[in-house]
Amino acid sequence: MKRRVLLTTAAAMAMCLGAGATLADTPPLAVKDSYRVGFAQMESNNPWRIAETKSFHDAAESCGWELIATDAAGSAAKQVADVDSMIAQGIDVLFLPPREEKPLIPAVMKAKAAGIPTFLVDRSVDSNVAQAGEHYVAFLGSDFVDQGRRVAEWLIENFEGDKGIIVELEGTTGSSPANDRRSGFDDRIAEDSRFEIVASQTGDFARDMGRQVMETLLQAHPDVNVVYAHNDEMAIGAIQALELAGRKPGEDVTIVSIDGTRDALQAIIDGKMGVTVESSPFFGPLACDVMKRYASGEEIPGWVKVEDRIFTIDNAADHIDEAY
Ligand code: GZL
Repeated sequence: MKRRVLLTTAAAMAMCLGAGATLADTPPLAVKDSYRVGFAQMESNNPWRIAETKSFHDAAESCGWELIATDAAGSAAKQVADVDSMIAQGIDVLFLPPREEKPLIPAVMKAKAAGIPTFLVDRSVDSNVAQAGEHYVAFLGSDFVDQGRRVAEWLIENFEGDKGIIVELEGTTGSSPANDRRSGFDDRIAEDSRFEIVASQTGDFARDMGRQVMETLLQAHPDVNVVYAHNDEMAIGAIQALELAGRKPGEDVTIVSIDGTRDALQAIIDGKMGVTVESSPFFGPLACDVMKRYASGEEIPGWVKVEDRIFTIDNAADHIDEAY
């Protein structure tokens, strides 16, 4: 019995060490007055992305970074090439929002091989292939499964009809927020027999594609009375499509979403959207803080989780001035 307890303890300790990034596993970061920091943005096609990029530029000022920032214009392949270029430019540390979970694995592996510590921000990579504390230092971001679950909870608590016919607008195919927001919402909503998801299709986190997909799905499912969008941009696009078709979002169709953009908070105030769970883009200050702590030798947990608020008619007006 004693031997098994010892093994268990040793296994637990190994797991614990594995849970956080120690200098032994991921490349070290020297304590310096100034750092050459790489930020390889995936695209700038919506207010969320633009706000995140600005957050890093603002942090560069306050943290004394020499920031090398790129924009892959929606191409995972270009995002990998951008990281290659940053490695060649001798960055000290990499902040990477991987557009999709699998195609960005080579970028993570190349940075580690070059002795550059990587922090994933706002999205993660396939954990079956790359792990925090081993291939990259940590993931800085929200719990997307919980975001989806919270949207479903709000719907269960606030939907007044007998039957909820749901159309789901998914985010970028293969991205961690799309995968997890789907599983979190779908698993929770399945527990209430009033609801049925009749269609689920990607709108690539984009307003115009969200509108186009909503127009198509509305033809196929004219009885839809709930729209769950994985982000506010697609939700706003869906509202446009529904209004063009003579529907009344907020009256004969309930719109639920995630992010917390200014347009979404305004839609909530106007009674067109029911809820949006926050997914903050403001990663710059957190990146600065975590990087300094890592350089000082502090052990960083594999997931530096960002806590998200929820915005409804009760508080949207209180927060719209800080929204992006
Ligand atoms: C979430 C982020 C998502 C936002 C979208 O961290 O990856 O990407 O929810 C954005 O608005 O396009």
